[in-house]
Amino acid sequence: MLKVLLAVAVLASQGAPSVAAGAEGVLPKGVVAKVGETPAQREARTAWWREARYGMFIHWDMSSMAGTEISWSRKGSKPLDNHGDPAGYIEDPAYDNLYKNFNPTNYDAKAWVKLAKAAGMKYLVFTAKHHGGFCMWDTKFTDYSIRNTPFKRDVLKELADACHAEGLRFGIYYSPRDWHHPDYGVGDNSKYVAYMDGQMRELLTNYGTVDVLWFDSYGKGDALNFWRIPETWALIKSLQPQVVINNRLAALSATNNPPLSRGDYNTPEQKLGIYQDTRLWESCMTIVDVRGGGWSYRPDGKVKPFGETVRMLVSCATGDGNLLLDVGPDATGVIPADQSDCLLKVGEWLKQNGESVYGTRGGPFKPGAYGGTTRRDKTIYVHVFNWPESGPLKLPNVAAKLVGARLLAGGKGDAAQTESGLEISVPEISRQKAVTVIALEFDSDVMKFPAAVTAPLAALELK
Ligand code: H79
Repeated sequence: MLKVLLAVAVLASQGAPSVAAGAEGVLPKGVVAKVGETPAQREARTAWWREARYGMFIHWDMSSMAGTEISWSRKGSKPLDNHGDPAGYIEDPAYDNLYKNFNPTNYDAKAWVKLAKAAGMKYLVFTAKHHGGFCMWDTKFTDYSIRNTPFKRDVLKELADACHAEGLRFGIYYSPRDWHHPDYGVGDNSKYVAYMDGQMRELLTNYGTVDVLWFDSYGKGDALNFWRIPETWALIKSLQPQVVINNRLAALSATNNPPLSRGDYNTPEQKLGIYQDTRLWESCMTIVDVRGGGWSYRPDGKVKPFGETVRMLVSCATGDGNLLLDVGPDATGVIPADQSDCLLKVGEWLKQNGESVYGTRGGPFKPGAYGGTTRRDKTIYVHVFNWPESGPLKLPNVAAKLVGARLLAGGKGDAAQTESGLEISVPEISRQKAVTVIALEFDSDVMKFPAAVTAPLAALELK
């Protein structure tokens, strides 16, 4: 054990991103492999991601032709999974042949990137391969790819190039599950793992800088030795050491000995994370509400209203986390107008209020029914969802002197600091429907305060 720790320390001091693994690549029980970097190095590597706060998730493949849920609506066997009816199936022969007619001639990677930027998003994560196994890039490892559609173009390459040209961070979603691949879950799974590692090498070699790798989790029934996580991890780190990786490739090893690594951040799915400032996190949410997911194009779904969408973003930021908001382009390659309209409204909101989101940290007051707070340097941004029925909004005090206040969207209000706490009053006319943001300026740093629970809701007299 001591030896392993010493080895890790040496690696860290050289700044070499490496993984400490046992002779066979699988670590002895109880030993924690560590990526060879110090906490400070990790923080520097992931700083852009935390400051970004808001990203676009895109689920897209030929399932958009049927308008049914990506992968899940393929009725065929789902090895190692036992999930139920995802709002209907289309029969296998139909699903498995969709790609032969997939010709999204309106696909314009630059338009997607432009939309993401106008929406105020700072990064993008695209489904290179979902559980159904279809590959949206020109892979040499299978014929089941975009190369063999009438469209032929390497969708992933065009998107990577557009992101790099426009300065939007580029991320790849990859599902280790593969319900189409003949070797998945067969024998010891080693043939499939070789396929997956080969694809990792392709994705991390041919598409320029990859800023994020977003793995989905494993199916049920997988055994620990079914995967070669330390090798896969080392391969990734050797090719693109800067990449920010979510926690799901590591999920299996985290619940079984030996844990390898929990990745860089947690990924609550279709739920908003609660306040957490000791580890990075990102909620992934669909902009479309519909039974059975809503990740891919689902014309039977309903786009969330602007107010709910912007509050989701604020809930993540005030909880010290990110939001990865998912859209589903249609079969022609276009992100439907009802989705893009909502995104652009949030983008407009961010033009006025973005300073309270980007590059901030959550706190010093924890989110509650009133809303929540973010902070930077000497400023606390109070995001108000609900005002008290009468009187000012009351928050606990901080050990710094209040020296000014302003409403980010304009208008008038009052902020006061008394012995018992902070009091904020904003007349109806200056309140925003979705969320009102008040910047409170202090005479000294407000980052040092530990996150405090806000006053009990009853004391806030919330509606
Ligand atoms: O890619 C998206 C989902 O397809 C994927 N993760 C996000 C990012 C995912 N994989 N597994 N799960 C989500 C959990 C499975 C949930 C299910 Fe269901 C409940 C499967 C069947 C019922 C969701 C709802 C999928 C189909 C219906």
